[in-house]
Amino acid sequence: MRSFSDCVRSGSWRGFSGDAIRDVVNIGIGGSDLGPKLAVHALSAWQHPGLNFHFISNLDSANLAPLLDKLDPRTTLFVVASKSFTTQETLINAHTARDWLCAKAGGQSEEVMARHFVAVTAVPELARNFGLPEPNIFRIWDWVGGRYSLWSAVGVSIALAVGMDNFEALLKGAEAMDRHFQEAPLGENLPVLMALVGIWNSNFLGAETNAVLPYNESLRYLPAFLQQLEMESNGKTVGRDGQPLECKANPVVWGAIGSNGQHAFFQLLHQGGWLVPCDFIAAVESNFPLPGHQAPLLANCFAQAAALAFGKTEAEARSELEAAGLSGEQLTALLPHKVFTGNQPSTLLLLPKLDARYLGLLLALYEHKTFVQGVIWGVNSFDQWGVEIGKQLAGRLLPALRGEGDVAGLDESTAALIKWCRAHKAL
Ligand code: G6Q
Repeated sequence: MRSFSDCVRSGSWRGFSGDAIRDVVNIGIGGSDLGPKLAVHALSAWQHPGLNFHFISNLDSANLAPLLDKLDPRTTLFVVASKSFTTQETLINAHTARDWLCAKAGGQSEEVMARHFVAVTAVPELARNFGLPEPNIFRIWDWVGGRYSLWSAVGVSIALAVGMDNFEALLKGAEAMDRHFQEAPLGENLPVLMALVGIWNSNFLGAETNAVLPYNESLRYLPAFLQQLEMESNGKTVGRDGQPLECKANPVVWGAIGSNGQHAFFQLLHQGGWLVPCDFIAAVESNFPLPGHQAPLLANCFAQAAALAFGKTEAEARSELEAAGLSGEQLTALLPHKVFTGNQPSTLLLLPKLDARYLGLLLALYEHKTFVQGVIWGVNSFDQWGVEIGKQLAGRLLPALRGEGDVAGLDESTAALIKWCRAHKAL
């Protein structure tokens, strides 16, 4: 990874026309997309100034087509990240990218493939069948689950973006959290404390969701990453022993950038009557400082956490309204709308800054929290049968949708959808 990423970043890795690489396209989905995408964006302050990064995961051609229109094939490098190298979305996107590139390069040849494609996989023979020479195939171990794989060669896009030294700093940060998790007494052990707080909120206080609210633009993909990490790992009702769990496991994880959420869904957090524990995440230093931005950003973050915790009593609301000159019927009518019950639990993670090391600490913290919760709930955090089912189901419908099979045996609703599509357009 080091020699490859150094070559691309220094410009000595050349495309078929002899030009240096300017665009890197990571093609992958789920665990082969969310981690690298989160980290590349989180560390964009360290990104190579001459390289642009793109992440293609969606099978919808609206993801890849507009990008191909903009890219120059002579200076584009594709990273096909797929542990299994059988994932439909990734393979269809990879084949389309390969056809596009080879058409522009005057045909597919080993040399063109070698200069413009690399793969990350646990099944190298499938990457070789795709047309890649051995040195372009990075291996991952088959025991690494996709959602835990950004630390492996699946992170090659991260190394390309921010350099191998930064990638190693990310690993070092994670290692420091691993050690803390392994060695710190339980009462001071951050992953353990976060896991217990989460279990308290869900299983004892009855919270059904958990909001992730980064007050940091660079962490805009963190909610999606944690959704997968926690919900795919622990979103289960059957324990490791095959028996039904005695209580609900993982809550629904959702979230968005805190500043933006404040002007949208925070209304429900403050007054919607649901118990929604929140994770606030902020860094003291900005990676892109502009005068006058950081202090109000942090003030908003802290103020929201405090407001959710302590709310506003009727007496406080009344005296505010009186101070604003309201009285009588007007005040009585408005008063109930100005009361905030508070008592919404939240956790605030405050980082000195968001560099590679701290990102590693942060992500490993959540990984270990997820693991601890999985142990307490008694689930296997490392399988994902609910994700696998989607892969099988679509395969059954495809021939019918293409008109190569009939709809016999399908449920009525699905059969009707397929007939409607076939009547409207040949697929
Ligand atoms: C991760 C999941 C899933 C997986 C994708 C992509 O934990 O199992 O999100 O990462 O389905 O799989 P491949 O890497 O095999 O293409």
